[in-house]
Amino acid sequence: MGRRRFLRDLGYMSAAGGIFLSGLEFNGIFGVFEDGRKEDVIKVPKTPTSHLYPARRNPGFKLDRPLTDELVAGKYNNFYEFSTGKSVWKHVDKMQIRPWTVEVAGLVAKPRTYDIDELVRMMRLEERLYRLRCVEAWAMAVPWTGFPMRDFVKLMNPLSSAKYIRMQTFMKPEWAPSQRLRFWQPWPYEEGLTMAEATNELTMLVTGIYGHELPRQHGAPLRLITPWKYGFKSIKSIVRIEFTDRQPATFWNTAAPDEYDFFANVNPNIPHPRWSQKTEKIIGTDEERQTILYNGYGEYVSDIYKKAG
Ligand SMILES: Nc1nc2c(c(=O)[nH]1)N[C@H]1C(S)=C(S)[C@@H](COP(=O)(O)O)O[C@H]1N2
Ligand SMILES: [Mo]
Repeated sequence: MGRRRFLRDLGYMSAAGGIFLSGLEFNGIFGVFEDGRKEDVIKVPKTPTSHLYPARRNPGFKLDRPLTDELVAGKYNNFYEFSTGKSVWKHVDKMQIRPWTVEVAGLVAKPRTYDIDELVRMMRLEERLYRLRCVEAWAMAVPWTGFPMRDFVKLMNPLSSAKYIRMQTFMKPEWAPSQRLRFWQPWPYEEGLTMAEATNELTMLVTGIYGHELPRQHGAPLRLITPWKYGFKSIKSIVRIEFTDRQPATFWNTAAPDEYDFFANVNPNIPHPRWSQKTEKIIGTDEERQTILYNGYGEYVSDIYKKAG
């Protein structure tokens, strides 16, 4: 459905303090719906590191298409922990994003658990404009704020035996209904990258979007972005990062191995068993575009896959 059917306006909540939820203050960005109802589709958290936004934009990453409207991106999400539909924003209010810790484990010099704000302060935030291509054949283009995973890896000082990075989302059935109701699925969500992928220039650990911190539906407070891979690799709301010598299992590969592989590189010539991957639909406008190998990022990543083919 076109966005005009849903929203006529975009606005920020008046200043008098915003909304208090789960012990944290949020600023709402509302959509105005057909019937005139206003609803906070996007709730931007206020945290100890909010002052770091907006971060400087890295001009090196250009788009071949317009940016997706913030409200369009904020009400069309995949976050299976909360919903199998796209209106994830309606279901995330129980999620607590502070306090939040990230455990760094496995084959590193000093395994340790970091408070999210401590971790963010250790890194240099920047903004990049990237395309995102979901395996379901929809796409968007958004400004992410975060830091190169390469910088994080360097700081953590992995042992030479580390060959992969394994990442996990929270396990909190009390926030996330699917972790109770869809009990046969391999929760918590997990993903993995080879060390070459994790240290590629493009790979980002993301804490913000549209010049402010991530709202929960986009994977607050920390998620991955690998723009040359299908969106399901971009694991949300990370609580654990493990350096390992074994290829990690991944949520979708475990759930449906014939449909989702470990690498999941965007490739228009390899159809999904149930649909073509030749084209993609841009959310918000429904424009159809040709899908590009590696989502158009081949100049950065094709070397990684030369040997494997
Ligand atoms: N933990 C977790 N991470 C996830 C998902 C999920 O269901 N759970 N969905 C993935 C999929 S399929 C996509 S396309 C992107 C969507 O990111 P967005 O909602 O910010 O656009 O998140 C990915 N990360
Ligand atoms: Mo996706």
